[in-house]
Amino acid sequence: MDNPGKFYITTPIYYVNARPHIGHTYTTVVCDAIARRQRMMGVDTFFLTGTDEHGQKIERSAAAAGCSPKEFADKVSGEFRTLWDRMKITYDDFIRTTEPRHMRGVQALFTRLQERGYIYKGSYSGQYCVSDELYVDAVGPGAPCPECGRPTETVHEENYFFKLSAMQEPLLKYYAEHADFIRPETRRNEVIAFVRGGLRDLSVSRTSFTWGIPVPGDPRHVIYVWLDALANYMTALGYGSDDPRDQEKLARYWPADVHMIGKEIVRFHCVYWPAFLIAAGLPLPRSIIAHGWLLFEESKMSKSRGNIVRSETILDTLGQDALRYFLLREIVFGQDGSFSFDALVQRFNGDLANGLGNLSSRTLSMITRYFDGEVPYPSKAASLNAGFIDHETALKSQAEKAIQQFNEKFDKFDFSGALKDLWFFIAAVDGYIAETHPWSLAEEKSPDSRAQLGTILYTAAEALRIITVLAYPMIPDATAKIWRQLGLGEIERFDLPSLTWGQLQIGTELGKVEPVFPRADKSMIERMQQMEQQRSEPTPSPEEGGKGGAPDVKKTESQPAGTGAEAGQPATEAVAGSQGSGAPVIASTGTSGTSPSTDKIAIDDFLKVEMRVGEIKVAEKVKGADKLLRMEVDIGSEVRQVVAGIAKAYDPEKLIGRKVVIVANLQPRKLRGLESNGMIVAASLDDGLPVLAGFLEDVPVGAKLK
Ligand code: ME8
Repeated sequence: MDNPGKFYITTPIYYVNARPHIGHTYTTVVCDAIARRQRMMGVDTFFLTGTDEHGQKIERSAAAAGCSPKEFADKVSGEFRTLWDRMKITYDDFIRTTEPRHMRGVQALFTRLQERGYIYKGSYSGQYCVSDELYVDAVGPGAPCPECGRPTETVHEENYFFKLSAMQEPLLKYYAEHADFIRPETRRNEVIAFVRGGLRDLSVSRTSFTWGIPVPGDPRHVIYVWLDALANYMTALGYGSDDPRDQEKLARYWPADVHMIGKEIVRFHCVYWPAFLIAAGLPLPRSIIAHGWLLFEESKMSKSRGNIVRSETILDTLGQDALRYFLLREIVFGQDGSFSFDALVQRFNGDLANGLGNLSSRTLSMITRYFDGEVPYPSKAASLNAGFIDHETALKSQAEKAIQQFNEKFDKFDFSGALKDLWFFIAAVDGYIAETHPWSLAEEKSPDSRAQLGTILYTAAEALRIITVLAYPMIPDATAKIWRQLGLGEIERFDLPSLTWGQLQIGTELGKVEPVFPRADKSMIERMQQMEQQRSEPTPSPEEGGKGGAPDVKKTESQPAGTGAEAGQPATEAVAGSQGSGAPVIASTGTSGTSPSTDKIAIDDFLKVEMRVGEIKVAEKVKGADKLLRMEVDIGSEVRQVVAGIAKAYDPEKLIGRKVVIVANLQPRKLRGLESNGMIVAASLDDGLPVLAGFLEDVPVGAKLK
């Protein structure tokens, strides 16, 4: 280490185009647990998180919400911060890329790269994925992004380019000399293979929109959002500032020890970021650690799929430790893992309420009842007499082993394994109490039995103390409560390296004993599911007191891409019947001959029609039916087979990845022997081919239209 005794850890800075969900919470909780533990180890720790606020994606989301990008970013960034505060995330700084300190730093980095000859002016013509803010080597308008499968957009622009091609050899050399730079190994191998395959220069500015940091001296250009975003890790420490305090901070903490990220942004962090730093002559981070994805309903939890779960639902019901414990225990770090409300409640009841909670309340209540709330004296003689000595010796050595194993696993980021071992130890302490049955000794009232009782309760309390302090970085709230109930004060100040068996002082006065994890009953699952459903419903504006899923920045009336709908009014014509083929299509142009006044329907009638945003995953021609296509459409909650008469208008290959509107609650029907489960909405022109309804802005799969 260049700066021994310091530790600098970062989360990605999260995009503000959508509210936080438990995927974001996962990375942040992992970093928080690591940071808390480092502080307990006596290490000077700096933990950074923040929000990524520039770029075309945010500009479009703001436009869709009817407000300025800054207003939009203020709102969503505030929500991230509020959530982290509720989750008791101990970040030391929260950087926003719209802050002057960051913008100044990014411009300084850009200038430095320019001065060192790594940036030149050229022009870019090719595909761009707005959702990933990624230049894509793909051909043709609408070609799918290799990362997310969404259609790419064609960009023809004058750009500044970064000489990424010149970085191939320096990067490969760096990876070879720093085996721990990219972890886990699978990601490292992928990155090396990618770089070996050759690197093309990277466009690092855009001119077709303005929501970004201007290129110094050429403000028609804004700096590419990933160059802007990655620099946060240094600008937050003061890169680009002349203030000596900032310079000192930068010198103290940079390079970062850990950049924690999800696996989908490995290329940006492991190729672009080190390339920028090498070119700028700046030190590289020590490690980039990529974890797996949190899945929900079998696919990656993400806003664009619409399959998200919000942390607030769990905070409002089971509390932050329940969520933290679940994420760290249930997901094997580095791999993908699934979230479900059932599994959450099962873990909560099994491990927290019945496990740690029960051990804590039974041990501390007995000390309160039988010893007036003072930690009793452990008598070796008494346990010899009672024949418990073997149990106690065994428990002590199990405790020592638990400390060692926990430390080893935690340090290897094996949080799940560390907790699993620790909970084995909880089970061993429970077993010890069950075998020595202190409650019957309490009834005997002889001096011997009292000494034996004291010994058992001391032993159980000491084991509880060790479990509590080890689990603290992962479940800080409950453990801090248990610590106070143990009469030990502030847990975060505990000196972790000194932890050994036998430190609990005899005569310590316990605090008020209260349950830390009240059991959750079955109805909790339903309650959380209902809360999620309410949260994901379209949001009334803040003026209307709404509290829903989409960022409620301003009242917006997003107009469904339909036929002549007025703002906020549903496009009622968009669900007309079928065409000659009998295939479920499509909209009419409004010339259906119905009288406008007599055939108006009530809103309730319209609300019976459930329209959702779907994404076409598979599309193919139906044999023997030249008008029909068979498609598989992801509508968020499931993938549906839909057969539609659009084959004359659309090549199946071009439809993959396209977002469409699906009428989701139609009864299934059979077409050419294939079940069609839903209807695709399109305009049906009197003398032309059908035209699929779509969206100009990015919309999440599964979103409801109304
Ligand atoms: O990529 N499972 O921001 P972002 C696990 N702004 N982790 C998840 C997750 C899931 N389902 N969903 C999100 C960006 N995450 C850029 C980063 S950094 C210089 C710029 C977590 O809002 C995970 O850490 O899309 C992932 O990498 C990150 O959120 C992506 O957040």
